[in-house]
Amino acid sequence: MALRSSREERKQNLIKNEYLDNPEKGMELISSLISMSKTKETMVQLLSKLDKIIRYDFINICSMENLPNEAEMYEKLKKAFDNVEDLTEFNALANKNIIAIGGGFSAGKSQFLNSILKDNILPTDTTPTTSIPSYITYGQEEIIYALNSFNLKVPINREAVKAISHDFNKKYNVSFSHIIKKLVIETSRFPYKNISFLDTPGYSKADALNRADNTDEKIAKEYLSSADYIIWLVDVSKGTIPDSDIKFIKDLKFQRPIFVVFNKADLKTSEQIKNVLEDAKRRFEEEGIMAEEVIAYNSLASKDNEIGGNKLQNFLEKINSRIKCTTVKQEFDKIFEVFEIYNHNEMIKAKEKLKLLNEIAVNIDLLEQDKHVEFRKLIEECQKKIKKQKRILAEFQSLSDRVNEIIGKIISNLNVVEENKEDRGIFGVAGLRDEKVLSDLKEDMKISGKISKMNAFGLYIECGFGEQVMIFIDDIKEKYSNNVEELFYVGKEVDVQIVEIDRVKKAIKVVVNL
Ligand SMILES: Nc1nc2c(ncn2[C@@H]2O[C@H](COP(=O)(O)OP(=O)(O)OP(=O)(O)O)[C@@H](O)[C@H]2O)c(=O)[nH]1
Ligand SMILES: [Mg+2]
Repeated sequence: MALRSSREERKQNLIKNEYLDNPEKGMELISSLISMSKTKETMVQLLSKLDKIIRYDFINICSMENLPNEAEMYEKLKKAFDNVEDLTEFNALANKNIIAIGGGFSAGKSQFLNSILKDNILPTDTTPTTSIPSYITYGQEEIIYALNSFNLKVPINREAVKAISHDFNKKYNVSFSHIIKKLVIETSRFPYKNISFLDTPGYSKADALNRADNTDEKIAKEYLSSADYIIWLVDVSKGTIPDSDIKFIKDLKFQRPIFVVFNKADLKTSEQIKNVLEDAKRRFEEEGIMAEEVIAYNSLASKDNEIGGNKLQNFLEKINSRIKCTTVKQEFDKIFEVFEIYNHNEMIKAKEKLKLLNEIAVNIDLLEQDKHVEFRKLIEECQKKIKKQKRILAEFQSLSDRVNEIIGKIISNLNVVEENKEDRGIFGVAGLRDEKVLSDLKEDMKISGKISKMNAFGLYIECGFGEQVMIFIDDIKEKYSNNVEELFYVGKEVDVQIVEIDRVKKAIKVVVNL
């Protein structure tokens, strides 16, 4: 027995094993085995965990107390979840400023993009052509895929991009806007690393083939309004900007100025173009539409496409100079904060009430004997309410911690840059003449606000208590030196928390979180 085992040992020793012979290799194996024990969660697992938290845990907490706008909040959470899912699906679009190209059909939107890319990748035609929103962005190598209605990414090639147009619909009588949600084209020819263009279907086409709920107009509106910037194309050969364009743009209620391009400038004389541009600028002013620039352009020219200027290139370079941070984490934070604010304020109210009752309790003997029990009941109810609010807040805290952890993992797995909320608080002040309003406010109270006005002195936030909170321009510039216009615009919702109440000066100091 002993003889056999020593023979086997000798035989074993003769077999070379790199992990045994080379200590470095051996250590590598050990460390890889150790790291294997901590299995990395896949994106699918993380998304499914997040989905469960929203569907079950969130609903459970809601059932503890009737919270205001519960249903609306649930919808917002689902939308925030969709955005996370989109981020994982379309990693190439993360941290990109989306510039959507809008306009009537055949204005030359696709040709315009081809002229910027110097590549005829998008299909163009005199008949309605683009039927699916198409993102074009930078990629190390050319990758094109279509996202179908089952949320599957289907790889396709250039020929297929050309085929999936309205013509294809006509030929096979299949409406692709029902089967394919969007196209993504990653190409190394794309000149701007921090931008993604979005080609949209012309809004003005009669949709014989599309169902009423999915018209080109609806698709165009949805995609244009969720973009970061809009370039609006008008066919200059048809004269000035059509009334229908004006109406469509106004309906979009877009927050930023739009960049307007009068395309097909080769079809008009320079005098005619000058008149059209002047007329359009006047119209925009009359209609209250903010236009970044209004230019003339020839999409068919091989160079010097913009007539007499470089405004388009400057605009694109300005946008390209900064990356767009993702905000998925913040979207969740914002939703949870509404709940937190409500419960936090309920707790403050209950605590104040308890304090008052305890003060009265010192003189309980002044009350008639039969009212003592009732009074104690009031105190007990108040204590119970505080306990309940504490429990709800703790549950919320745990839920939002878990959500943050999952999203943190997703963000780091994807290697995307997320906006850092901590860096964003800024102080503001408001004078409050109304005694009643002043007495209702408590320190630490959280309120939702909306930017209502901006001028040379600063910006103003409407918080629902009459006077507006003001943030001084110098403070803004000091903190957000180069991206003020990115972060602040009229209509933007912000969180406001009261830091200090000066009841003598009748003023409050707040911290505003963007
Ligand atoms: N002369 C001239 N023709 C142009 C110019 N730009 C586009 N076109 C032509 O106009 C037609 C429509 O162009 P598209 O790029 O398909 O227009 P679109 O706005 O994308 O149209 P839809 O996708 O159908 O909404 C095509 O025949 C283009 O060749 C231009 O600057 N000058
Ligand atoms: Mg097109």
